[in-house]
Amino acid sequence: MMNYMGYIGVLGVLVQAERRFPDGFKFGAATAAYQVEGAWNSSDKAPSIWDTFTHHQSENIADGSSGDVACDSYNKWREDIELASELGLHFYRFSISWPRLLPNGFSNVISEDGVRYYNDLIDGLLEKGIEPVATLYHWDLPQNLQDLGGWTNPLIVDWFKDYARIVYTLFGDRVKTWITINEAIVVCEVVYTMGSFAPGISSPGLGSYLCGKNILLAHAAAWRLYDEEFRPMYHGKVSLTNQIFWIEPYSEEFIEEAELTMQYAAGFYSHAIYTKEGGWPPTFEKYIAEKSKREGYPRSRLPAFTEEEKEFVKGTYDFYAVNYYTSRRARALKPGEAAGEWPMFGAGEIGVFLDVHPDWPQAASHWFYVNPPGLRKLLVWLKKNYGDIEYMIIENGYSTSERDLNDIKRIQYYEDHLEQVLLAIKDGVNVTRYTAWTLLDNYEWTDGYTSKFGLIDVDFNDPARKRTLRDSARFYAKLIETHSLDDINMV
Ligand code: PNW
Repeated sequence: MMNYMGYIGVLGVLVQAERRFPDGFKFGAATAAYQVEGAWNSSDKAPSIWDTFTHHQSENIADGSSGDVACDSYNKWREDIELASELGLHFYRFSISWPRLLPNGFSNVISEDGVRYYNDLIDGLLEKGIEPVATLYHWDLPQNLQDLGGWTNPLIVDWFKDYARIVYTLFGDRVKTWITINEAIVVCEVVYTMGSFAPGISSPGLGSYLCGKNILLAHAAAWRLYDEEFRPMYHGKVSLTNQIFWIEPYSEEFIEEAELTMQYAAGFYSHAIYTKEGGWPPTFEKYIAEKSKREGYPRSRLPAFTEEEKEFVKGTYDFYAVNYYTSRRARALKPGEAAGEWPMFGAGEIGVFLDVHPDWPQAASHWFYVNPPGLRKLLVWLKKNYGDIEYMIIENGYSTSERDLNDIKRIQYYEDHLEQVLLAIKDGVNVTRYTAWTLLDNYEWTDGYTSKFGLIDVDFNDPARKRTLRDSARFYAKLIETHSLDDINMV
């Protein structure tokens, strides 16, 4: 087995200061239903938009694959819990499949098998002393709700609230940490601006903004429901999680461009919830209103919040959850210049040019360039904008294309980012949790099985989906055991 201390010495990243995490800081790992469960049509489960997308538009998936079987965690959940326990995880974040639990999408029919599956998973985790952290929506919308407009239909606010009520009622006695929505920016921007994720509808600057407003209202409805009817009994916490690229200015000259992009990338799904004034970030709202006018629209493409809606969304959080992977640099567009190859996060919309620093190495995903200091800067930016509240890192991890068990680059990614978390804590940001994405290799959306984020390797050619610990899993286990980055000797 490799000597971990040996190669970090060679890479010269050994930092003298003590790198211990505060007492009570928790480490976990995450997965999502569509990416691991498989059993796409077992029992009464109805299709989600990802079932439809992968079955009918497989040309959009790198290897033409689907999550039909994935890690087969629907059948192999005991093994997953065993592995989570072997790593010593304090918590395990999973998501609930809406169409598995409610085959109609609506709450009039509840699947017995769905209920049994999530009860088994939750009880199994608790038996091992692992806290279950559950996400209500990790992108697998029931197809029949998509047929009615999905996230662009304002009625989804009620549909989501009804679903949340069922979930809290069934599992709220044992699940105390809830994430309502995973990465609204992906649900709305990647889907509608880029058209590249299920349901594959392209409606940039229109569908994406309808979705954005409805998803904020749906989150707020689910938070208020918990707050009013379930918190008095169960005393849990609820928030949504935002995936945010840290946006760095090219130079001092472009601070405004970088800040406007941050207000799009982070503010779009945070300002309404986490600030005193609520509503859209003012700089961004003004920009889109003026642009819409120039384009001849009778009103802004960004749908306004009524005062009542602003009040409804404001303050609907118990913590701030952030998923961090990567960064971009921002500068103004030169005359006649196109926005560059990163249409996400407003490059085309807000006239900002985004690219990556040549020193940031690329991971296996096309969008993924490594910049660890971005995590610390992002956490400090979040505290400055949204206040001195509890921050949780709810996803962070690294992709490779090989099935390498000696995954040195992944270990390095984790170490470098965890070091930045410690620095952010020293800066005064109250970070309480860190979540590795992901426990085991799984269905990586449009990358299919070609990019691997797992601490644990999965053999997708083996019907038994054999799971094998990578060195990064041992690194993570040691980190959890010692609660410090200094005492990890993997010899
Ligand atoms: C997140 N991008 O997705 C998700 O929450 C996970 O389900 C996913 O597996 C993980 O990160 C790794 O991709 C992302 O295009 C999807 O920038 C797309 C992007 C970023 C994150």
